[in-house]
Amino acid sequence: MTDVVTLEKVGATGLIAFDNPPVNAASHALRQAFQNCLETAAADPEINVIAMYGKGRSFVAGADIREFGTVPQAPILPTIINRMEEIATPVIAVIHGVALGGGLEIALGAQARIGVGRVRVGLPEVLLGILPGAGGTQRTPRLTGLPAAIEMITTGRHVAGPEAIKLGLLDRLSDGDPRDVALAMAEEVRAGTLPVRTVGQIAVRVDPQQIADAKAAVHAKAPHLYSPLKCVEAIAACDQPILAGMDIERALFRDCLDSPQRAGLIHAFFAERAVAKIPERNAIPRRVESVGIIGGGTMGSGIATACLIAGIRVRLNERDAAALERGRHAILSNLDGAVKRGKMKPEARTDAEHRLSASTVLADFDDVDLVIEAAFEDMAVKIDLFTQLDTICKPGAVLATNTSYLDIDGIAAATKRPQDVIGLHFFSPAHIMKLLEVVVANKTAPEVVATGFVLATKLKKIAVRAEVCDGFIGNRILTHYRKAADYLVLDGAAPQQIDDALEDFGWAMGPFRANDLSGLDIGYATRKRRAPARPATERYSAVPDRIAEAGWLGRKTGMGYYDHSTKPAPSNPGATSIIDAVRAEHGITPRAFTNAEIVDRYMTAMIVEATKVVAEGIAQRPIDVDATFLFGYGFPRWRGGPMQYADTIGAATLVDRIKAYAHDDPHYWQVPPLLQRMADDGTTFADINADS
Ligand code: HSC
Repeated sequence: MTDVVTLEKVGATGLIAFDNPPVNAASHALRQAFQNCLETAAADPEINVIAMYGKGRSFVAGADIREFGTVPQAPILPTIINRMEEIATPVIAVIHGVALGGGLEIALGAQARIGVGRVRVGLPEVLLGILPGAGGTQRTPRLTGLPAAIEMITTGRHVAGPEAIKLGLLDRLSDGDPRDVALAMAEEVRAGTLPVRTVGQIAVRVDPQQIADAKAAVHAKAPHLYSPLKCVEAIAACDQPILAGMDIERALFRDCLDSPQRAGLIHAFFAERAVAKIPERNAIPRRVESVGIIGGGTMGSGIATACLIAGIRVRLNERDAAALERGRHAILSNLDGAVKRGKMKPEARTDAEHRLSASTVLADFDDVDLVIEAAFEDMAVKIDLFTQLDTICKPGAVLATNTSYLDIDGIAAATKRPQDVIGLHFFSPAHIMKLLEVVVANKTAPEVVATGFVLATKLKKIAVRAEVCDGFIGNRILTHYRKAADYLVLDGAAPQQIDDALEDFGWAMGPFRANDLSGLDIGYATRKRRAPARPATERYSAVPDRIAEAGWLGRKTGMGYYDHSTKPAPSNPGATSIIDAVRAEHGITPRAFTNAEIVDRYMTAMIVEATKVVAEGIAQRPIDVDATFLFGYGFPRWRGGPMQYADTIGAATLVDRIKAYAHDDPHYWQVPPLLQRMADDGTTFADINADS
């Protein structure tokens, strides 16, 4: 094993190199070795400049996130950084790649900072539910002033080199090999052409009004979040002597470290990366330079937009010229929207338009690398299209369907090449939503799965591997827990109370507001399709059907559960009358639910179905379910996902809850065997993640 930090003496320069792949995280081993190297260099009379740099792709990406939640082992970063400021020998930091969190804090302890190439710096701790705990909240404002420091630290955004120069975080930008730059800059320090100064000694003024305004602003932006406020409180201490300010910073850092939000947000960080660990990850993906998309509706045009933004050639297919033109128009206006939102440069938009072609002739898909079928959700339509694609597409083309719930094994069986068939389930609006479910059918070849994952990366999406069942991971679980909301209405809660309770819990939108947004006709059609298979023992609320049948389809018709003619939208009195009538038909005397009861029932229902999805292998691991809901369904990131949330409740409590609810409805509330086993063994979903 190589040393994670090395000291190399070149003339009068002590070169300290971080070498802890993949991102030089400041683990305990790195901190220990760093401290040793620093002390050795400081004690060496022949060394008159110490220059730090990173080997591999970056300087230092921050503290080792995996260590949070365990007792911090000395030496801790603040101790080393403060010591760096004390020693007589000037220390400089040469930063390439990224210096994030503790990485930037190390650099701020140096007396000059030089960025190399396309460097980015930032303090993203807030995104992990913590705050910069190694001096970042104290030294950053000393260089940038209060407003810029507040903005940077409370958003956690990465700052590119030129802006970092303007803000005063970097002193120079340079190019070349970081070690060579380090040697050259050390020479400049000796020559006096690169000035050095100790950041901790710079005085900064704190305007209490700015602090009060910043607290109000972060609260208004994210009322649920704990650490942004703590960031501002820590920054407010920066007018104190550096060590006193850092004591306050450390106390606030510890508060954040102990918060469940920290655990949730760090789980979300790892969930985003864990989903890429699929059995097919060593398969060689197929090349995808051109994509054929069948269907120019909302979904097809969104997928086409995502592909065009990613630089892929797109051929759009629709049944007739008018539909084709509508699809083209939708794509172009999506691209205009991307330019307006700053996601795309105007020149790139022109290039994207040139990469788009359109045709009503499916035979024109003979040369595309991958087809995504986003046609009507009807098995006969899909079978017909895939039978045609089988004869049209070139050998090796990937044939994907965007179906949300249909049987992909059945679709694949319509072709003579089921190994090339896969589900690529996008979420609407497809050019914006991060999630892509990659649905692996019985015979899908490993390289086709790998191709789906590579495509997702190109499209800047998070791919989650799912297997075939009605609704795959996300929609299958949604179908189940959505019923819990309908039962709550049937038994006495108002849709508005349910939405408010779940939004207070942290969901981006409650289920009824979400339905009004997406259109009540969608669920109506799905329920009709499923009606023949509905067990006689299942309770059924006709409320959603009646509202749709009244022509209230949500925002698109101006009325749904809510009346959208004014803002904020009040309840639709017509929907309330329907609810009263349906309750009366069931002989139900409505009862009151507290918001906590609503959240418990809704979330327990979700966990029940998610447990089954894990047990059946539809999702590889609980963490894949978490990623699905974080990136596709507006689940609050700071709760880490439904399975992480389930662990905070515990399997035994969940089982007790389900059994209690089952008194009223034994069909709906059944304990999944896996959850029962976990309750018996005292195990968690985190244990399952760790074992798989
Ligand atoms: C921090 O620094 C706190 C400080 O204020 C110190 C406080 C001390 C106070 C003490 C007081 C008592 N740790 O993303 P990728 C892994 S908080 C561990 O796929 P990319 C990652 O999981 C930290 N592991 O690559 C993955 O592993 P896998 C603040 C880390 O090129 C692999 O590295 N810093 C890690 O797309 C590759 O990562 C941050 O929040 C870390 N810090 O992006 C930065 N960082 O292969 C977080 C990464 O097993 N990191 N890994 O899946 C990032 O934003 C991105 O990883 C990069 C690279 C932009 C660095």
